[in-house]
Amino acid sequence: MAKKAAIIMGSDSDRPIVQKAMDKLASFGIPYETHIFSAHRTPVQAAEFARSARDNGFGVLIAAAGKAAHLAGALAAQTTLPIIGIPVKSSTLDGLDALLSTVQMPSGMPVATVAIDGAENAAILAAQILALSDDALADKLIAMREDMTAAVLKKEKALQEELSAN
Ligand code: RP5
Repeated sequence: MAKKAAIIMGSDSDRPIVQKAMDKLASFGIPYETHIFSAHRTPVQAAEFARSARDNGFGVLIAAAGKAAHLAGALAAQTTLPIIGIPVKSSTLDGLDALLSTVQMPSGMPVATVAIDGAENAAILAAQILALSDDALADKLIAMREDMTAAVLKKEKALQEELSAN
């Protein structure tokens, strides 16, 4: 059976960013769950989810949090499943606080950190991890790359046509 992805957010205020990851996972047809668990406010629930995630059929966890963003690291401490961290931009330090809190993990405890608010890339990376054991999903990733290339080449063509007309 296909492995699931989970997206955990530290607060419902992270939802607008998380929605982009949800939409991207859905576009690949990846089964996923979304939860609100905080490293600080609900540490027991966050730990329990991560500890049982492998047995519950998950293959990768995405953690989105802002400010002192310890969620991805707290989940990583409880499982050997790959963890992808999304540092969420907060109003005060523009997400640099969350970026450093998420990316600067101690050795032995990695978190694959995407850009500030990089929810779409988090979902694509999750898809790439799950595609290691799912050829149909790997084909969808290749198709996505081909679409991307075609879109850029179309813009390049339009640009050259515009410039040569002047
Ligand atoms: C973090 O603190 C959450 O991930 C959120 O990004 C930030 C602010 O949380 P709220 O005060 O909006 O609940 O834990």
